[in-house]
Amino acid sequence: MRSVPLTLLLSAFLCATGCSDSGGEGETGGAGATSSTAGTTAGTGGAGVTSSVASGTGGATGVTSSVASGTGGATAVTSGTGGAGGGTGGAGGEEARVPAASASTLREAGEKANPPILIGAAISGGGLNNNDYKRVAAAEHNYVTAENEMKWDSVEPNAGQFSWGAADNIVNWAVSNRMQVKGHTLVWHNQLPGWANSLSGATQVEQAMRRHIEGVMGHFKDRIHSWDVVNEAVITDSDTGVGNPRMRPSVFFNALGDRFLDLAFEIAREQDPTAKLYYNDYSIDALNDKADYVYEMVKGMVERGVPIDGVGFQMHIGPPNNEAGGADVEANLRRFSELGLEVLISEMDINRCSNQVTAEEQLAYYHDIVAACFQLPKCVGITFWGINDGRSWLNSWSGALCNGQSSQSLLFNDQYQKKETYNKVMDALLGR
Ligand code: 9MR
Repeated sequence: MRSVPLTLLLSAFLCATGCSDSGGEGETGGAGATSSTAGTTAGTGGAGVTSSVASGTGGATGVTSSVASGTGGATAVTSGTGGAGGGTGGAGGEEARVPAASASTLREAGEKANPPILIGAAISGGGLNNNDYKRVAAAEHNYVTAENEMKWDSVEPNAGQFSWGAADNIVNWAVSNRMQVKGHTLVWHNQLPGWANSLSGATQVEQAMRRHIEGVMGHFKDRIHSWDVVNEAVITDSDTGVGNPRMRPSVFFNALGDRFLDLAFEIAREQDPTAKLYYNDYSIDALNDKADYVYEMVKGMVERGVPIDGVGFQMHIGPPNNEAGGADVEANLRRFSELGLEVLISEMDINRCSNQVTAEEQLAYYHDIVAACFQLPKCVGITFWGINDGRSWLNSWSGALCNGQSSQSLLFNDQYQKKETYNKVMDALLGR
């Protein structure tokens, strides 16, 4: 059981209400931080103590387990023993999130962390017909993304005619279980009805996009925490995020050019002044060409004053998407957060199909990636793309290369029992 000094709790609280998110500057030999669990540290000098971590630019980097990186300036938190840290550079970086001392569900671990972190799942209408599914989903999560039911083809199948039944079913279930909801997704090239896909010309496309965003956001307004405003607007030669990053051809890009992004966020902000507005994409989890391109893209948006609140890193790990180690994810999330943005893991699963990712690799990825997000206070949520292996989208999608096998990609097995992957996620959420 950890004891947490009052001063540290206080500083974590202050951080949650608005501390600097940039790295430290200045001092020599800042305090280091390392975990009492298998800590490795970077830097020399400086006294180190304690568990979960922080960093910034400048001095030491403290680490929990195998998730390291960051370049310098450390701030450390909480209890534990041991570990050297320090180095040149200095204190002044952000505080690390303080984990709960214990928790019996992921949801509880997220709610008791300081600052709290949302624990999410993609929920399907079909899943809500199963009592085990509902029980696990509500016990373990407090953040819901509809897997398909809020997409354009579902809510606006005919031009200007909205259809809310399937989406309302999920949103109302989430609200009645005290869960937050992320609307997914307003502007996306995929799962568009035929009529929308065949629009052309700037005026037609802008009008349709505006009507869609206004209609959907207006309907859900008081029940929604956040929106994926634009999804997957960037493409590379490989689905792993490598090679020739560029804007993806789509009905939106083809008619409006890349200004469709700014426009979508501006319309969304007019509709809801307080909902969190996110850009969301896959294979931007590792430090790769696509992540670099998206970084420059959203940096430009921030500089132009576009109302974007954050970036969702889908975190579909394994074939055919990218594989990203904890250190890379930590560095990547951190650079986006240093733009002043929230970051979140928005669709996590790890595809083991045909043993292309081994069981050991999968466990390490689950632990280290969740830990990388958890240690960063501006990482506000972790959503898993489904509840149990049997229902994963990866099993039935040919591009997932499963050859008819289960993807074994999630935290619960077909009988809704916790897998070892669940334990690794829990460890990471408890700072172990
Ligand atoms: O999980 C979704 C699956 O049921 C759909 O068939 C598929 C169609 O595009 O979309 C899946 O969800 C995607 C999400 O909306 C956006 N990021 C990638 C997800 C997995 O493909």
